[in-house]
Amino acid sequence: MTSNLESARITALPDEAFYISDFITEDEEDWLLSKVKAAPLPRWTQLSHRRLQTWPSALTKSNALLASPLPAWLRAPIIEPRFQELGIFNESPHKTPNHVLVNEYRPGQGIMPHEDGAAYHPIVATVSLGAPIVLEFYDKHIGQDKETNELATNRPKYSILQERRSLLVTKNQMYTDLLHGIAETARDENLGPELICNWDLLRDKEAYSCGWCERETRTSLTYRDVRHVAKIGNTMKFLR
Ligand SMILES: O=C(O)CCC(=O)C(=O)O
Repeated sequence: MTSNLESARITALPDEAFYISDFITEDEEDWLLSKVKAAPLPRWTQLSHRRLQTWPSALTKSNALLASPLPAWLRAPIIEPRFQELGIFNESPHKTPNHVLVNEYRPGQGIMPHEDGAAYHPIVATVSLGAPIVLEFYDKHIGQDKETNELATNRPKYSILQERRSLLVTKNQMYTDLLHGIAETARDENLGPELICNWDLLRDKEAYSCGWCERETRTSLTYRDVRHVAKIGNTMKFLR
C-alpha cells in the first residue's frame, strides 16, 4: 500500500480524488465481510435498490450524530492506523471519521445520483469489498445538452472504477459540486482508459481488457465526519 496520498491522486478529476487499489489485504477483506454479515438483521435497512447499515447510528432530524464510538471492526485497521498514516481526515473537524454507512449492492442494484449534503465535512473515504463497481459523477445543474437535447444529468461526467479492496477518497469540489451514483445494471460497460478516470491507478487492468465487467455483490464502507456531534447528556437536557 502507498504511504503517500499524493501518488494516489486521480489527476483527471477536479479538486480532489485519490484512489489506492490495494488498501486492504484479501484476509482483511474476508474478515470485514464476515463482520458485516455478522450484524444482527435489524441493523440492516432494506431499501428498494440496496441494503444499508448505519454506524454508530442514524443522524437526528437536525443532522446531528449522537456521540458514540464506531465499533472496533470499523476502526482497525482502516482508521487506525491507515487513515491516520495517510492524514486523510486531518482537515476535518474531528480529525477522524465518526460515521460509516455500509451499503450492499446485488447485481442490478445501485444508487440514484445524489449529494451527501452539509451534515458532513466535504470528504468521503470508501473501502470497497467483494467485487468491482463503477461510481459515476454528474453535474448538479440539470441543463439541456445543445447537441442531443438530453438532460445533462443523464450522462455521467466522470466514472471511477472501484476494485475490491480499494480505497477511494473524494473531497472538496468533488464532494460539493457534483452528484454521485451507481447505475442499476448487471454489467458495467465501456471500461477503458477513455471512460475510467482512475485507469492508470488500477491494480488489474487486464481483468477489464474485454471492456466490461459482470456485477457481483459489492459492499462499501463509506467513512465520513459528521460536523455536529451531540452529547447524550445534553440531548436529554434538551428533551426535558
Ligand atoms: O457505495 C458507494 O460507493 C456509494 C455510496 C453512496 O453514494 C452513499 O452512501 O451516499
